Amino acid sequence: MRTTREEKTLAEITVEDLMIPAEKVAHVQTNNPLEHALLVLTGSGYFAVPVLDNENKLAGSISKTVILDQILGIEGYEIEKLSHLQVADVMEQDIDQIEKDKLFIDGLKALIDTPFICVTEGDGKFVGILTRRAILKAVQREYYQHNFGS
Ligand code: 4BW
Repeated sequence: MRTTREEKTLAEITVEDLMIPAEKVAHVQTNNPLEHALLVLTGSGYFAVPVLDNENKLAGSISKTVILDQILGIEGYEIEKLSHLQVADVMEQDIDQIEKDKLFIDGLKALIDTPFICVTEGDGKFVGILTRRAILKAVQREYYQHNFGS
């Protein structure tokens, strides 16, 4: 039986095999001020990151675009809003998620229209993210194994 990610075929690989684990994912909390979220997004270089609640359950996601949109007033950017508003006030709540034991093909389908999807287990505990990069790398590996046997 093939057990390591390297040994498994695409049909056997699970979302858990490919995900970035929670401890390596840049994220923010629902009660963080927008200022903190903007710092995390700018510092990490990512366009969007997951939002967790105080029990580490997935609550949504937040992007640079949403933050900039929220602080744009009639006469320009209202920077003071960054400390008045919280992440929960502006985050996107209606986001897709995938269970960690789903198969590679489920992850691939989920990432056709979005750059990453949050991975959960049990009653919604956040355990990581699956990115397009991870899916593409797995496809690349299988391509070379199939065509060149390495
Ligand atoms: O800081 C970066 N390091 C590396 N190695 N690649 C990066 C970095 N920033 C962007 N990239 C590349 C990746 O290929 O640009 C792509 C688009 O980034 P994004 O969406 O628009 O910020 C990246 O593609 P990806 O690895 O398939 O990641 C897809 C999306 O997943 C990213 C970001 O929103 C999220 N993401 C990825 N790794 C993350 C993360 N969010 C939080 N923490 C992480 N560790």
